[in-house]
Amino acid sequence: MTTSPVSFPDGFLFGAATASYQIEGAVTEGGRGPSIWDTRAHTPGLIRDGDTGDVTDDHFHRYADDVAAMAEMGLTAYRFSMAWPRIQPTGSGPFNEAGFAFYHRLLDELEKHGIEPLVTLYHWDLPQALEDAGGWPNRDTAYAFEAYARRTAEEFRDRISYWTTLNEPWCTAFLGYSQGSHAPSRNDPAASLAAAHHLNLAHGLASRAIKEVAPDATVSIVLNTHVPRPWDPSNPADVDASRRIDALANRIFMDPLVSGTYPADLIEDTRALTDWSFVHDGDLETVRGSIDLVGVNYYSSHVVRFNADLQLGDGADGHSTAPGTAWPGSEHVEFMRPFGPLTTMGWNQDASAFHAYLLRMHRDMGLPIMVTENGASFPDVVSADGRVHDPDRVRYLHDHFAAVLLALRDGADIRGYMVWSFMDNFEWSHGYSKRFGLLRVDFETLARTWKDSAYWYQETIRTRRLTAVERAAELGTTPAASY
Ligand code: PNW
Repeated sequence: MTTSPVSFPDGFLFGAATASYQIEGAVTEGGRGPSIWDTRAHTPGLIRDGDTGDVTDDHFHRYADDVAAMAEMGLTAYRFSMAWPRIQPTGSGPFNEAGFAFYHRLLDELEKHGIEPLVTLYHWDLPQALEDAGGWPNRDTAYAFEAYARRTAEEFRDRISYWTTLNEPWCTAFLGYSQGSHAPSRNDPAASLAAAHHLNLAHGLASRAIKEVAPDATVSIVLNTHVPRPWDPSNPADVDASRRIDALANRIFMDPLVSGTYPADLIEDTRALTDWSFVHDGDLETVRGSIDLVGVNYYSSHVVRFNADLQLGDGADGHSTAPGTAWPGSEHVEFMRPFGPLTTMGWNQDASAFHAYLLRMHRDMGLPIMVTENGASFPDVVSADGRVHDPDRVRYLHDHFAAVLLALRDGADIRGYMVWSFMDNFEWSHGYSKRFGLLRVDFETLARTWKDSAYWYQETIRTRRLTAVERAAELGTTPAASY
């Protein structure tokens, strides 16, 4: 028995995902302006090993070969982002024809191979000029984003059906403006809450603009899920800690979309930081009902508890063991050390929490779901036989695809699944030290080599059934295909 008896539904999209700054390189070519990630990457000490996205996978020049590999793998969809500073170098001035031309060339290749494009308008590369004018804590940025979205939708309305406005606004607001572990590297908890609201507003305005330009478009936002669970479910303080994290990470974005409100408990929890007067009349009406589909990025789950001794700023990494300042208003919430085996990000592997989260999204949002990112980083090496044996990643993907099958059985309307990532790339502040790809990239030569997980995925797509983990090493070629 090498495949699961249960098959994926007709039309289910099997894809992979990337993001502009993580793969494109060519940061000064074709009229691209600087983004906040160029600035962070070129600030000494902020990225591991001093890495930058200046070249990364050089996808800007190698896109045709990359799309050919996607076709070879059998992908039926590809999720990528457009770089705002490539399309509009200063974020509010003129649009750049050379930037549009690059994405037309990429779309040509995808079309040639029948691969459905899933386009994200904002995957964190804010034009630096907009940050200089105040960034996301400044309301004007939301209107700038609306104009960029409208013009880009006009350009591509005949070529793109699936539009995502924002990728993971939680990361932008809280890692970018409060914890400072992402660009623009600020430490201002109050500003991060204003940023979160302006991201919601930007999404609502952009969604409306896209629909005006392309009424048949499927518009979505991509949320990064946090699945917090209380350490001791019988202890009300731990349950309350979990509630706070759910409010700050999930409901702050879900509630405006569903009911046009912010959660009352969130407003209460953050009262010492802000009176929320940045929310103007009508803002939330713009957000309510603004998506046709919700994008879910899922990697890991968390166990949290109340700890009276913790102070805001104790931890540097809001994702793993300590609250840091990624969680304004939650200074006494402790993130417990995750249970192993862990990925090289230090994240746990918890497919059952993924299943539970998909059902929660289905219930609370009442919308179709696209899994827009899921995957894992492991220390991949090229073996003596010229293959990249990555059984841990195969196991992770297998178990998470199985969770999707279970959620489909349970009634969730899941339209597809994008593996993060198509190829190894610039993993933000971790530089090139974390490998998430189906393809291995040698960052000296930029050669791409198929990992066993890529062959496993190819077989899974071909059969539309989950391929057994043990099969992965028997598939493909020795040495592995590369280009
Ligand atoms: C997501 N956290 O990022 C992004 O959408 C990708 O660009 C990224 O490469 C991928 O996941 C893997 O990290 C996240 O600290 C980065 O909570 C950090 C966090 C969450 C998501």
